[in-house]
Amino acid sequence: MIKTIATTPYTDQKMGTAGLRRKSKVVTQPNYIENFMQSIFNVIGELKGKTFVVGGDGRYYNDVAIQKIIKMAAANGISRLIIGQNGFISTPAGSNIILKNKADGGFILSASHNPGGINGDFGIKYSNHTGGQIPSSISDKIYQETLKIKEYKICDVADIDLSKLGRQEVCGMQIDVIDPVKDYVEMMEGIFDFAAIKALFAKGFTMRFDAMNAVTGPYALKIFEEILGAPKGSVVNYKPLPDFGGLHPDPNMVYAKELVNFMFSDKAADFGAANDGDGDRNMILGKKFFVTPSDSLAILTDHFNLIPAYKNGIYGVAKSAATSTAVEKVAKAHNIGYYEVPTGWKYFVNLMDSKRITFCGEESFGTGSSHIREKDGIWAVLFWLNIIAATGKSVEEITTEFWQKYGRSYYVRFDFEGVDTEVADKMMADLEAKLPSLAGQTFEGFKVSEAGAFVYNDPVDHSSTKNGLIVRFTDGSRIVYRLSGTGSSGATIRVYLERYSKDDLKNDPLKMLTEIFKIAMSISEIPERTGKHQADVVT
Ligand code: VG1
Ligand code: CO
Repeated sequence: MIKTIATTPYTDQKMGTAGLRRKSKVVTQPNYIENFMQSIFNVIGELKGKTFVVGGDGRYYNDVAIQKIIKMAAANGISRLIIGQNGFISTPAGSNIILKNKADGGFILSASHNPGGINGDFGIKYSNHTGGQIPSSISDKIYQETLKIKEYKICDVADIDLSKLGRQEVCGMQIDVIDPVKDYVEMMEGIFDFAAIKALFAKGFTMRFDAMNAVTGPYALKIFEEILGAPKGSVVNYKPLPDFGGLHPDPNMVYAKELVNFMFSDKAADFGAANDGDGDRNMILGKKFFVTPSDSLAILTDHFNLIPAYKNGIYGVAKSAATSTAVEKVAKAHNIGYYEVPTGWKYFVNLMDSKRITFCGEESFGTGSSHIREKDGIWAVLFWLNIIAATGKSVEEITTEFWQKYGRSYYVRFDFEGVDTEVADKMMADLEAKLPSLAGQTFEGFKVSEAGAFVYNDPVDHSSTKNGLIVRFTDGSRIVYRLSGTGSSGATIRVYLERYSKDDLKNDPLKMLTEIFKIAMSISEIPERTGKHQADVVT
């Protein structure tokens, strides 16, 4: 039943910040998924005896791609697949399933926060035995393989029924269809004080969790409503849909509009949160109050001792370079390790495995800990609920007190989307060449202390990665420039701005960053080069 099929390479199967991400119309081309998967299998080499986890966020083409992956895995000699019921597994749950079962890796079919559907995006995240996504050294090898692929192996059988839990066999390979929610819930119960959070809801505390018609719906219903007793209806948009019901499942102030409008209305709940398509991102809101992800990471870190799993101490904390420096001040105060890495969760994996850090986060609505090797949306929500339950304080009070203690890092990200790739590359190259000469110069009253490329040297595997450009000012303000690595067409230029204030705590971030924004635009010449005078998305 095993067939070898001839194929020809696609030239665009290079993975980005988090796996392969392309337009649905691209991945549905003949043999597109087959080429990519066979290239991975070829690079892994020996597959006999190996176990992989497979699931996805339920977006368009998940069902088709998963059948291809199963049949190809069997034909390539993989011994066992662990698959989420009906093909569903969130990214954080997938990481846990890999670690718990000591699997050799896994495939999460998702383009994360990108829209889904026939006109949206599709993607595949590939993790190894660490439970985290593979390092660039391996994805480079896979890319080289995709350029010379000539054939793939597939088992010629009928589609496999993934609706029933339990064991079955396909072409000599064992398949275990599992409940994707159960292990995850157990893990969360082992980390947080569920009794305290339950008591909080019993006292009348209200929340709204927006699953954005994506993968976290079933997880959130189970945890927040069923187990913790949040009022019925607290979890909205909980049914995963192939096109996310038209929503753009990116939990931020722009795309989680429904939730933001509700939380800024007079009917607001005490607490609001949203997750992205594959459940690894989170947005945290209080009553008429928004917590920036950079502050959220810093606040969670500052309160580690309130959480049962962390109360005996944490190793350290890491953030991506683009994330604000708020958490650096917390790390200093608690005298714990502190690391700054390139954008992308894979750079945290070595730091967690070597016990250098316990917590990590990114400005892009990602927070997590070493309980797994991916960021974890529901974990962050539970962490906040646990802090609220333990302190009796509101989201706004917790955040304001944090600013009073450490000062406030005003932070905003500006995305310039759909830029011509050549224009964007040239802008970055020219800017990189120019930056060193800016040191010592003053713009709009802000003096540059140093400027240049961000280079990360991994303390564990000693690999070196260059990602983005940073301009630092003497007062602690920063500008970071990067090109996105998760888009499916054209280039997105991301500009991250930060300004620190010790005592001006209740100001408007955009106002505080007016001068820094001007400087960021003038030194990069983004308006002149792209024709865009305003960012497309401001978060
Ligand atoms: C974006 C974010 C980055 C995040 C990545 C994956 O990457 O900026 O912080 O790790 O998405 O997120 P980029 O290269 O477009 O800036 V997700 O939720 O896959 O998984
Ligand atoms: Co995601």
